Amino acid sequence: IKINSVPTKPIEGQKTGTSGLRKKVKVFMQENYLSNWIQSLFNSLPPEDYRNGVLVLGGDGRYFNREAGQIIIKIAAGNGVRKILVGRECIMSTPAVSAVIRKRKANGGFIMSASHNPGGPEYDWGIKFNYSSGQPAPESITDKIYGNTLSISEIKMAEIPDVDLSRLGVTKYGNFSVEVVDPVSDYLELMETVFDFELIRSLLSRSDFRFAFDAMHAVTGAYAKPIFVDKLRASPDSISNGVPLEDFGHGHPDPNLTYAKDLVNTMYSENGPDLGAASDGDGDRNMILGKKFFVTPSDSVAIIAANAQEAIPYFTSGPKGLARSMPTSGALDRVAEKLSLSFFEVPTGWKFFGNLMDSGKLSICGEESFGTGSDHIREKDGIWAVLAWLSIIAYRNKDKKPGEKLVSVSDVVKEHWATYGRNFFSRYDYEACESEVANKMIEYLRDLVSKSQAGENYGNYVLQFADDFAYTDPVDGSVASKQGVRFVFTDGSRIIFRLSGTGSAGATIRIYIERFEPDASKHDMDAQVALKPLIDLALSVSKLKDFTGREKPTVIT
Ligand code: VG1
Ligand code: CO
Repeated sequence: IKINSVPTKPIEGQKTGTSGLRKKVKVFMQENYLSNWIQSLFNSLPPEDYRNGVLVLGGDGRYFNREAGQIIIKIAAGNGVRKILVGRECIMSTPAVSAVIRKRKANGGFIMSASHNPGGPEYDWGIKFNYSSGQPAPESITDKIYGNTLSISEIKMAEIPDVDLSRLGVTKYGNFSVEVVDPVSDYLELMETVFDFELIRSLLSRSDFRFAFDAMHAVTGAYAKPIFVDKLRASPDSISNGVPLEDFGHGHPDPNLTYAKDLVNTMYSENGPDLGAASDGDGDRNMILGKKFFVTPSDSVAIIAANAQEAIPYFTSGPKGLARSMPTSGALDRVAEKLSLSFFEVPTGWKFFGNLMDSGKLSICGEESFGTGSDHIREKDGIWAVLAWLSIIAYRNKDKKPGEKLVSVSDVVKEHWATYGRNFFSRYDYEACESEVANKMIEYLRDLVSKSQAGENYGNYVLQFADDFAYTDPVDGSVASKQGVRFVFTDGSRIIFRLSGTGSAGATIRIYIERFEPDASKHDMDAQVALKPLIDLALSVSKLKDFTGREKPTVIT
């Protein structure tokens, strides 16, 4: 095939955040913007990691993915990649891309997604690169890519026609080929090895159990029917918004109490379903609800870990170790302690779990941001989390006769609290703040931290320590610093501040608030009530209202 050298110039601002490069789609549609980043990526990898190799390409179905997919294919061919596996119509969820990379022993893969950020001509686009174990590229690589975007002068583009991505099969262009694959089959096959599908089927086919899944018109729309309905016999009407759309049906594909309002209303209605779930744009997040009951993600991962061995075949010999991101509540820590498992606290972002998994130290992990997963792949996995919850509920009810009262989602959570205590947790997001103001506030907090001393009083709380979280990877020794300012008090309560690294414009301030309550008689309290004094403290310590002028957060989870 003919390879053209296309001259180009560096474009500012192509630094990746928590999870890939995210910008307004209009920014990505500028001439050479995407091409520069993709070529810079190839310039950053050792040639043996892609030349003559196999790459995977998937995406969440958002606006611009089809055009972008063709560009990526041509640059991959131009750089000597031998084969690229593409999900039909460029659709493949983040966890499925991770699974396909692993199964097909590919060298890596691209995911075209801005995850939970809205899509469409006025909204966001994004690109992530994952490595051969299926895990998001580490900072050592993404820093190199950024460096190369500042000096790039040439893009290597293969002269091949646009590929028809609507039909399965292989198209060859000289030594290069494109294989269009079904986005679901490899992933589904993996799920069948992790879970007992017969057990889940026994629950979903009961007449006294109702399931609701909201795909939010995002990528899990392509997975929900084949998995939940066709394989597991959930009723077809249990799936809502099950068709992926380029603008997610004008929605914000973020499975939380604010943006998945329709599902929340269904679950809180009279005679609502027994288990409800939703996933985000690219299928790596999950929200779990019971009847009139919200499972906070920090509790969800702890409960999955506590029940995995008995309810999920993949964990029959017990999980190897557990881990959570720093702002995630300490509920998981208590499970690790009780089960005598090794435990890790990493910075925000899934890329920090990969090394621990590759070295056999970690099986189950999660983030407070609706991310839960295990070492079956190297990404968080929304459908996996839903199947895990269905397994737990199915296992607990497997001997229940028709008419007998079933163990519910809220029963499982309350039992867990009774055993381990409850970690009340909430996150306040202040979206679309001015970057300068947000940075000033964080600088102010860092200054407070440097002057703080153990034993100081903060309202009714006594400071144990304050710091800006830093992490040294126990496997490769790499250090990530400035990962969030935290104030930890002597009773275990914490307030944490950090700025989002996934936005496309402006800044989002996140405040994480947590308090542990051992007394079961107080577990039914509403989290917002239980955390009120700490929330007030967080607002006054940070002077957030003075800095930002904001009276209220945009999203509370
Ligand atoms: C957010 C979450 C983080 C998550 C990341 C990617 O990052 O807080 O826990 O790993 O999104 O998730 P930030 O920097 O905005 O806080 V996804 O579903 O967008 O790949
Ligand atoms: Co996502």
